[in-house]
Order: sequence, then structure tokens, then C-alpha cells
Amino acid sequence: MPRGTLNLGILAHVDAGKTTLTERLLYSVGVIDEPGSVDAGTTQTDSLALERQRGITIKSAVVSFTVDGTTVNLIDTPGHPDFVAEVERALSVLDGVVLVVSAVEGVQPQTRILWRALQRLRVPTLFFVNKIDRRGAGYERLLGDIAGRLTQAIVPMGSVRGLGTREADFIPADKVSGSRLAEVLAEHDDAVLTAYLDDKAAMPDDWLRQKLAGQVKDMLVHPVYFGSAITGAGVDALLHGLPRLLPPAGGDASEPVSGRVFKVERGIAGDKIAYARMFSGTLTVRDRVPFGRLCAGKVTAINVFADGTAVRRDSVTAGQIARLSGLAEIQIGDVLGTARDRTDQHYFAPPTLETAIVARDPRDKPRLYAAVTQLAEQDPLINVRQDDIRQEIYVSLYGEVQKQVIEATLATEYGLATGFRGTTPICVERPVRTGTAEEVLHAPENPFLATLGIRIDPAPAGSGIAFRLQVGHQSVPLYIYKNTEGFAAAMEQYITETLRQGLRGWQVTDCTVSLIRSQYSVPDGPPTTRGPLSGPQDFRKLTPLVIMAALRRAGTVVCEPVHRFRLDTPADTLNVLLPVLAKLHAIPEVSATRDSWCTLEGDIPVTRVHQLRQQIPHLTRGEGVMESAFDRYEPVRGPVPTRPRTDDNPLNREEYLHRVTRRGVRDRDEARAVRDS
Ligand SMILES: Nc1nc2c(ncn2[C@@H]2O[C@H](COP(=O)(O)OP(=O)(O)OP(=O)(O)O)[C@@H](O)[C@H]2O)c(=O)[nH]1
Ligand SMILES: [Mg+2]
Repeated sequence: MPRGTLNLGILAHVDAGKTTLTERLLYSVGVIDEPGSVDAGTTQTDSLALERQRGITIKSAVVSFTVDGTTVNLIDTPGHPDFVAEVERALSVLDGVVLVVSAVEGVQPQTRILWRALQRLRVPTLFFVNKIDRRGAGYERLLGDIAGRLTQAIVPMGSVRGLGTREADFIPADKVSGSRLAEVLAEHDDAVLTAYLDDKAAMPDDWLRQKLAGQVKDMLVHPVYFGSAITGAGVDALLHGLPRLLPPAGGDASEPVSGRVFKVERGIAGDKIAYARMFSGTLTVRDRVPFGRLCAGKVTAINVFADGTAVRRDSVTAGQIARLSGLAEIQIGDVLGTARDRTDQHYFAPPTLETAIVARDPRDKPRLYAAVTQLAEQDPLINVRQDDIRQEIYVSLYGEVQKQVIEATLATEYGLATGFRGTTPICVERPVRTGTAEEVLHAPENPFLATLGIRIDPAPAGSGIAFRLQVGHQSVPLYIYKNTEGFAAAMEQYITETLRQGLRGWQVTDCTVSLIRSQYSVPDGPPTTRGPLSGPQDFRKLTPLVIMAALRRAGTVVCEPVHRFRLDTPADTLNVLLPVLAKLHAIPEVSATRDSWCTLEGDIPVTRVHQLRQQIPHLTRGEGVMESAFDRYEPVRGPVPTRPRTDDNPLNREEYLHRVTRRGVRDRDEARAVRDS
């Protein structure tokens, strides 16, 4: 009888060995007879043709096995920063994570980014230091690196021998009582401390291991395993550590259904298949289940992950992962049933580039739009949109590799030859000062049956948009919105939608928006508010006008995404490198030289990252290593870019009213008639 389920993520910087480790784990438990190889394109989880060709993971993939009675659903994620959105979606369904770090490269930029997200999400995490067979692999150095750059709260679960050779092996600590582990545990547990001071050799091992699991669950400590996914060293120790150290999925099968879709794919017949993790409840074939915003559908088939495959079952229950068929409208990220927590949170920076995508044959344009929209089902962050004037199709991107993948997917899966027109940064707009605006019910220039007053205040960089409702319940049309919270939620939604395009067409961010006045009209109200009953449309359509007026007064500064780069290179290449860096506006601020090597660190505009990356091998005789990651937004220097609008353009009052208010104008006339009667 299985003891439980553990939904486990394997995360790491690109190429650290996640897919190879997954393969080894599957081999160790007997799911496969031979471990496949990433380089030969024969692994279980890199199953897409593109993944096999390129030798990198592009989509998260689920495999399942049983170890010591626990069903482990393992999600192998991509490490390339262009596909971080895949990691984000997987993160919301995990009980625990193995964060893989290369024993040679150590902690890398993406490792740090992932670590921060794991901390924020509070996912219990073990480390696996991989590639101990490679020349240059470290042990103490690696522990120091993790302690220095990620967390001090680590305990090595054993030692290594033969480091840096094919024979390298991991020796699990057979007794933990006398070790560093006890000391680390004692820091957060008085019982351990007392026992430790009393007689550290006499502490029962099982008891300590239990304490360890408790502290791993609470994220107070992170065990570190060492090994090699290629030779299999240390993999068994890690494997048996998983069910012992990571908390199994909880959840009550008899409670209402709550689940989350973290992957969507299309079956051979083009039908949608949703990968969902259940947090509570039981979902049965032929159940009608609500999901996303106001959608629902009937589940026609359920395949639950267990023992190496996905097995056809009648139902899926709390803790499990299943493939669901029949939900035609379902989108990645959708909640099934009731939400367990806030679902709209992002843990990584959004895409920072965009490009227009064009069909080589103009007649393919409608087909292209349909195809890209379908790709967006699997990755909403590509944010497909068409501008009003030129009718060009735009997508958002993390980088060049993702762009190539989109192009290849459109060619192979849809038979569409496409190209891209320029890649430009996606900027944001930050309000610079406080701006207030108001539209008043029954004022001659206001065609909507509502009063709205809005104030926009600048907020610290990186804080996003916060909304505050500062009106009393007497100003809230409770016949529409049930309660004040309902009104606040609706207003927040209208406001957020409007702020997607600021004064220059970019997403507005880093501000607090307060609703400071609101009013509605009723047929039997006092003279000032008497009129036809206001509807939700009045509030929804009036919001953009008020927001844009307030934003105009606040003014905005357009900010572009900036990457932080780090470049390790032989010192004698600097004389050719530095002029190229300068040309690409990459400003090295920190540099350190050790032996004949030099490390440069600094900022680079996001649009130049790819160019620089491409030139590094040839500028550094193939020895330079460059890493870069999104760091922040900075005010654009030089000409300020504008983005074509795709909305009804509330900046231009006449145009906006013309587009949205045939009904509005009629309402205004009616309103006047009622008021004057
Ligand atoms: N020497 C050695 N090479 C390894 C080890 N693990 C993985 N590799 C190699 O490292 C490269 C990357 O391995 P992958 O398993 O694809 O790494 P990944 O983390 O899944 O990469 P992405 O999914 O693209 O982020 C491949 O060439 C592997 O053969 C190891 O333990 N030792
Ligand atoms: Mg991989």
C-alpha cells in the first residue's frame, strides 16, 4: 500500500544535469532498463523533438515512480532562463524540490533566482551537487559557495571520495548523531540542544532523522547530497532521502475540489490535455468542474500518474497529479474548483522583450494568429496581441532561444513559415508624482452613470500596483456588487486592465491607486443622484477615462529592462573585449583579477545580451563564460519608445467615447431626462 505522494520538482541553472538526474532516478527504481542520455536525445523527460535536437529542456515534464512505498511525481523543469515561466507554473504544485548545483560551476545566476523564489513560496528544498566526476569538481568549496550565496542552513549528508574522477563516489553518513547535523538541528530545537550537550554520541539516530525531516519541512535546514547523474554516484542516497526528508502531499479527499493546472498540451487529435495537481477533494470522470474565470467543463478521461506511467482511472484525488481530458476551454495556470491561495502571483520577472511575428506568406496571417493564440494556451506570458493600426501580431519573449523555439514550433506543428520583425525591449512606465482626476455623475461631459475619483501615487521600484478603496459603503452600488469587497475587487480589475497601457503604451507599475470618490444613480434617489439605475458597465467604462486623466497629471517615466552580467575571461582578452562592451552599452562596474583571469560585472541593456553572448567565444578564444539575468528597470536614456495601443485609447477622450459609448450616450440622454423630469 503506497504511503503517500510526493510532488517533487527538479530545478537548476541550465545544464546542471536535471534531466540526466531524472533519468538516473528512473533507472535506479527500475522504471527504465537503461538510463537515456540528453546528448543522444534518448531521455524520458526531454521528449519533444526540439528538446532532443537542442539537448536542452524546453517544457516541464512529469514522470512518476515509487520509492520506499511513496509515489513520487517528479517534474523535470527547464533551466534556461528563457523558459522560466515553465518553472513558475510547476512551482505552484510542488511539495518539495531538489535544487541541482554543478560541482564545477557552483551556484550560478539562475540558481540564485530559483532559490529566492523557493524561499518566497516556502517549498522545502534539498540540494544535489552534481557532476562530482568532472575535473574541477569541489566539495568544501561547494558547501562554502552554497552557504555564502544561498543559505547557511545546510547539512552535508555525507562525504565524497575520488572527487573529479570517473570513480568519484558519495559516502552517506551512516550515523548522524555525532555530526554537524546535530549542531545545526540544535539551533532551532531545544530538545536536540539539551540532548547534544548531555551526550552527543548517545542521541538516537532515528529521532534525529525525524527532527531533521521536521526542520526540512519548516525550511529551517537544507540537506546537501553530492553525486553524479552520469555515473549514478550518490543517486541512491538522494533517492531514499526523498520520502524520508520531504513532506508528502497533504489534502483531504472528501473536501471540495481544489486543483491547479500547470501544463497544457494537445493530444494527437488536437484535443486539449490538462496536467493538474489536486490539493483537496476528488474529481471523477464525467464530473463537471468549474475552472479559471467563470468557465466549467466535463472531465471525460483521467490519467493518474503512478509507477512510471499515467494510468487510466475513474478519479483523481487530493495530492495526486493527473492528465485531464475534455476541458476544452482550460488554460495553463487555471484553478480547478476553489482556489487554495492567491493564484495570480509571479515569482520571476516577466518577459522583457517583444517582437512582431510575421507570416512569410501574407495569406497565412489569420492562420498564424490562430496558431500563436494556441501556443499562448501553453504559455500565456507570450501575451499575443495585435495592434490597431498595422494589425501586426506581437509576442512577448524572454530571449533569443525562446524566439527560435517559437519559430521552429510554428514550422513543424503548424506548417507555417514565419519571421520576426525586430526585437525590442518591453518597457514599463512609472508615475513620477501624485495625480488625481474625477468624473462626476450627471456632469455634461460624462456619459456614464457614475462618479469616480482616483488618485495615483508613485510607489517604490519593484512594488507593482497596489489598490486602495477609500470610499464608504454608502458610495458603493451594493445592488450590483454584493458587498464592498466585491466592488473593490471589480474596481481593482478595471484599474489593472487600464494600467496595462500607460501614457506611452507601456504597462504602468510601481504605484498605489486609490479610489477616493464614487457615486451611482437610482431612479428614486435624491436629486443629485437621481437617474436610471447605474450598471457595472458605467463603472467599467468610466474607469479608463479617470485613470488616464490622473496618470496624465502624475506623468510617467518610461523605464527599460536592464540585465546584470558577469563575465569570466582571460585577462589578456580585455583589450579586445572592453571596446566591444562599450559599443553594446555594457558597463562593467566591478572587475577583479586573479592569476591571469579577470571577472567583470555590470549592467547591460536587455536587447544587447544576445549580441554580446554570441561574440564572447570569438572575443575570448572560447574561454570566456558569460552569465546574465534580468535585474531591474531603469529610466530609458535617449529617445523614449512608444508602443502602439491595442485598447480603446482612453487617452483620447473623443475617440474612446466614440468607441465605447453608443450605449453610454443614450444613457446620458436618458439620465438627463429623468433628472429634469
Ligand atoms: N560529467 C558529467 N556530466 C553530466 C552530469 N550530469 C549531466 N551531465 C551532462 O551535462 C549536460 C547537461 O545535462 P542535462 O541533464 O541536459 O542538464 P539539464 O539541467 O537538464 O539542462 P536543461 O534542462 O537544459 O536546463 C549533458 O551534456 C549531460 O551529459 C554528471 O553528473 N557528470
Ligand atoms: Mg533538462
